[in-house]
Amino acid sequence: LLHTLNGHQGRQTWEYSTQESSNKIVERQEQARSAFRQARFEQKHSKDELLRLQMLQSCSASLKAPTETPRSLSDAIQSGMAYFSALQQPDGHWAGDYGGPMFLMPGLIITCYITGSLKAVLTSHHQQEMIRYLENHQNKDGGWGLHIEGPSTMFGTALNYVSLRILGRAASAAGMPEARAWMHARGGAHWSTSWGKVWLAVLGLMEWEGVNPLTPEMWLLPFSKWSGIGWAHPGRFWCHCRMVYLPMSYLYGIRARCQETPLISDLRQELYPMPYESISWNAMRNCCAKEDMYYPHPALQNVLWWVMSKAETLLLGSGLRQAALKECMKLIHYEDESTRYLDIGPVNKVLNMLACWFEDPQSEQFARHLPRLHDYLWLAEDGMKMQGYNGSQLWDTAFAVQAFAASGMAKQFSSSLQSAHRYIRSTQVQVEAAAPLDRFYRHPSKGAWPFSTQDHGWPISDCTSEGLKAALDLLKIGPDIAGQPVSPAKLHQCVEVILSYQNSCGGWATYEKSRSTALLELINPSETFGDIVIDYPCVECTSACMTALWSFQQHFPEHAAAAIAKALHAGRAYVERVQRSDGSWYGSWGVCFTYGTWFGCEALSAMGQKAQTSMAQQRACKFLLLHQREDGGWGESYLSCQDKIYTQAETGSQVINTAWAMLALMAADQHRSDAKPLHRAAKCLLAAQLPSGDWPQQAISGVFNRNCMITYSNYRNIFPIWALGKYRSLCT
Ligand code: LAN
Repeated sequence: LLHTLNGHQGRQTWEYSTQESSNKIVERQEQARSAFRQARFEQKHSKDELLRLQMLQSCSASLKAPTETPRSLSDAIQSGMAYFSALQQPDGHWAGDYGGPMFLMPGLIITCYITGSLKAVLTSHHQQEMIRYLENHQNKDGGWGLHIEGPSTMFGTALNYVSLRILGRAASAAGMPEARAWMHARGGAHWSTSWGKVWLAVLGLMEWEGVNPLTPEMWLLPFSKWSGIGWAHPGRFWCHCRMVYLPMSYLYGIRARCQETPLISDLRQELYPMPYESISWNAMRNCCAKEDMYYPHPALQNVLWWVMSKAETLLLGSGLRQAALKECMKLIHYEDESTRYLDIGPVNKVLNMLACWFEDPQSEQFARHLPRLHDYLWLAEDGMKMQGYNGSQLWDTAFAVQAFAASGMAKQFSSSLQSAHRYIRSTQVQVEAAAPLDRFYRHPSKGAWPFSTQDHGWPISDCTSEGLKAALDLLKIGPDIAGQPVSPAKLHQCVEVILSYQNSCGGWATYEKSRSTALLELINPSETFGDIVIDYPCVECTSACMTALWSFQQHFPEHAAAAIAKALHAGRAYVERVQRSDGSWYGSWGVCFTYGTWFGCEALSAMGQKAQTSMAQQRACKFLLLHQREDGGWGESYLSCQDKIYTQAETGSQVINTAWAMLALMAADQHRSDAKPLHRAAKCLLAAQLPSGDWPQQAISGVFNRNCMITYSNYRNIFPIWALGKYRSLCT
């Protein structure tokens, strides 16, 4: 089934190259796609020894010479688009840095170390760049955060310290004693979160008794809700949560452990302020440093883990355990096969690989994992990192198309649009995952769009919807300019999928319908992530699905009209219900209230609600205007996400927040009552544009699970282009 020559559309891998010509390409890409505020980083090596990794699908277009003169609105949009289209890849997608979290690369390095594949996977150049990345992101106090902008945590510090040691840094090298001091002052590495403890335990740097039970038998529970316990079956968890706990429970169930090496013995001394042998591990199960604590265990959990840890004496080595482990590996292999060994995300990618190796180090499955590690790596000016996904290809491309469509300059960028159109056409999921879907807890995906590539293939409600909106925009622009449209049959299929995702509350969640109650959050043991146990509906997914259905209806008023009308009606009720009393919406996947409010306003606007007549839209506008800054822009700090209170960024207005706020205001028709705030905002975006047509990379703009931030490096181009384009057509 998988032996297809699919060309791996959208695949991004980096290779070392010594050729001067390709160096230039890479340099340009690095500058263009930098995801950081430059001031924070040094390139810690000279030009000669500079690592050159070439993107296999390298950037072909050349960039225009910069101009210094201030631009008119049209010039700004045009040069923004010219710059951005020059970065488009030959297969039509936009590549970019999708780093940010600091707990991902350690998993890759540790897995490579345990399985003896460090050298096979990572050249010395890769390793050197990874070291540079880790050095660049060490905080001044000696530790590492959960993400690149966050304060130090034990989770980040213990794992990144171990990673550097595995990559060959001496315990006495610069920065290392400071990192140890940071950990020792807070009790030692065993004060890490539960996920950190799992990594330390497989490495043999902790005993498994110090890890709360990850009982694999949970997979043998009855799934049916009628059984009473079925509502807590892991098949009902949010897919990311169940896919991480699946291999973790296998590794726990077999008490997987790395062979002891001299490095491991050294690390056992380095990570703790007391002798390793003196630690009473069982007492550490619920300990977690205060720096790491975002979601403390409810008391019920600690009782549950105590009971389960007692049950281990019966389960370990039993027939039941064997059956549970067999079930886990069956599900792991299914996930690996159906994603062509990419897996749903960076955490289960490496955990599955490790589980396959422990099952059989000689297995074909393990071998097939190796080349797909490269899909997760990205090189930027701060070094090489593991990304939060195998890229954000489809997502960025779908937004870029919508931004270009709003610019009124589609004709001029026809070849870019045609190329993007090809990527969108070829990325819609055509082949269902292997049957029976229910057996593997999968929702149908045929007709959906994924977040990244067809190889990855997991469908997502809002990626499907943004994909559909982009396809419809291109259909509207017409084949002369935009190329061959997606066939009506495939658009219909897509609508089916979107409708199938809606929850009875009217809202849409991410990859699946919500399958259980929010009470399950009581057993979220991760300490550092909030709201991970079930797939919750959110305003972004709901709005994306609603506006996609609305747009579809404009093109195909006959098709599924009644079902769409019903879905929109229920969606609207959900959106109104989750609007906060201050008029805002909380954004779950972007920073933060400006993002959520943009989606809220778009959803209501599709239902014909405008500020002139709708109280909800008026309140949303009022909220946004209240937070507009002196310079006309908006700037929100990532702290908004974790604290759930609007927090002004210390670094001033941010182009991305400004663009989201403008798009929200225009969706609500604010400009019809008073366009002045929009004029001021547009000025702010024009002033921030760089001579090249790019916009500066500012603070981090993405988030997941309330507490961890993630980089979207293409947002700084897409959203200013989109907001200014729409502004030009509505307000001037
Ligand atoms: C993503 C990336 C895409 C994102 C959007 C489509 C933007 C959003 O609208 C819905 C949620 C989704 C699909 C999403 C969910 C959480 C992800 C998968 C991520 C932020 C990328 C990385 C993150 C994943 C959970 C990281 C691994 C960490 C764990 C806690 C498992």
